[in-house]
Amino acid sequence: MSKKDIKVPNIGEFKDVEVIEVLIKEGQKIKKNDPLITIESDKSSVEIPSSEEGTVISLNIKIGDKVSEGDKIIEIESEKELKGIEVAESPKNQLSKKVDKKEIRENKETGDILIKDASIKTSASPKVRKFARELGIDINKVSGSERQGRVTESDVKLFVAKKSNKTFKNQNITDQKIEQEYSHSEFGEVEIKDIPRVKKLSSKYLMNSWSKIPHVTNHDEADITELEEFRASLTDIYTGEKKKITPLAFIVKALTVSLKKFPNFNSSIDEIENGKMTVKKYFHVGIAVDTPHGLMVPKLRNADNKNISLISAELKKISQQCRDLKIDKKELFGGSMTITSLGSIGGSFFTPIINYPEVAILGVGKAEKKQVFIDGKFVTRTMLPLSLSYDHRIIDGAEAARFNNELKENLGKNFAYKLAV
Ligand code: CAO
Repeated sequence: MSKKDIKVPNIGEFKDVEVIEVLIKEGQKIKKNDPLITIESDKSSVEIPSSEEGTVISLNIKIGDKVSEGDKIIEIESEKELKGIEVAESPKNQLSKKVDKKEIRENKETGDILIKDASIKTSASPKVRKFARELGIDINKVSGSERQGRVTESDVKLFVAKKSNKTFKNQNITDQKIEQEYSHSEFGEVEIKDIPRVKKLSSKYLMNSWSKIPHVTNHDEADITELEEFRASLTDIYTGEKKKITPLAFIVKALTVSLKKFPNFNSSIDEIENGKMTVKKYFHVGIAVDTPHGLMVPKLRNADNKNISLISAELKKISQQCRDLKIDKKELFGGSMTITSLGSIGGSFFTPIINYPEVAILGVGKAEKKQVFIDGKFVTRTMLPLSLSYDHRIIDGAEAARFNNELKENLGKNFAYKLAV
């Protein structure tokens, strides 16, 4: 048994470089070529391997220390008898024993120290090493795609992507920005335009909803044949002219009736860990309005207490205020549940994103006449596509299906709001 010092070898012109990783601890058994520390200069970083095998008795270096050639890294106790080799070798001797001088040189182009020795494995810039460290990735496990196996940031990302496909352990990975490796203009003419302010503002809310809420969407169809006949029959009592009330006003009313039976849909959760949810006693229905500036969601307040004509008038008013950017910001907050209707544009089913902190949203498609099998025969009915997205933490699929049944009932031939026009 003998004690030995392992020192920083000759690493080219690099002096006073920072220790960024200590890869061993006291009491640890190490083999020859096991990595001991990683040092980093402005331009590059390398691992220093052990030139001996033994047990680490003491560490003489910590993260943040500045080291140069000849500085002691560790003291080890070696089990092997030393034959003619000094206990504390001069760095040069140690180096010549470890790596041929020709094999250590600085690459002027990349700034890397190139070391052919297999034990000093990974070549990467300090930025890439730092990036890998922040992701908790052992850079030695990443295969480098560049010359000499140099690891790039893209290599680390690819490694992470492969790893996260297997395990979804590291949630932070989804927050990492993926650097685009090409420019669109490489493939043809492009134009750079400003993203409208409303779209920029709403993007953080959409991202928040999309990433925080476990969404499920139930699709269903409501038979609104009688509702449409009723709607077509509406005339103004003073002028005798046909009233222009869209299906949406009826849907708002039907929704408030349904919400009263299913209060979970009129709730919000701040932190699920708190174990508390806020159940709202008011019925402020959010309406997604398509404007030239982007999507806005004003609230139609106390819709349960308003008749269909008033709801229709308010729908027109608040959607126009949004298009003119004259809506009070406060009117965009404090909703019960949102309706997003593409009925006037087209399409049937879709997957609406819940307007956080609400827990459900109703997507409405374009009503169409269809052949429906009722009481043993096909009949023509007007069917309205419904896409109900809900927060699965609060609402179960069965409850959502029941909610849709209730909504269909309230939009169907026995519709409760007939007297409420
Ligand atoms: N099925 C069939 N026809 C429908 C319909 C439906 N579900 N909904 C509306 N229509 C008809 C209306 O009856 C009206 O017909 P007439 O011109 O013959 O009277 C026509 O479509 C236009 O309706 P509208 O759009 O003026 O009014 P609305 O009350 O249906 O909608 C509003 C108001 C503000 C919701 C709507 O203008 C809008 O902005 N829609 C887009 C919302 C959106 O973009 N959602 C997607 C969000 S996710 O990105």
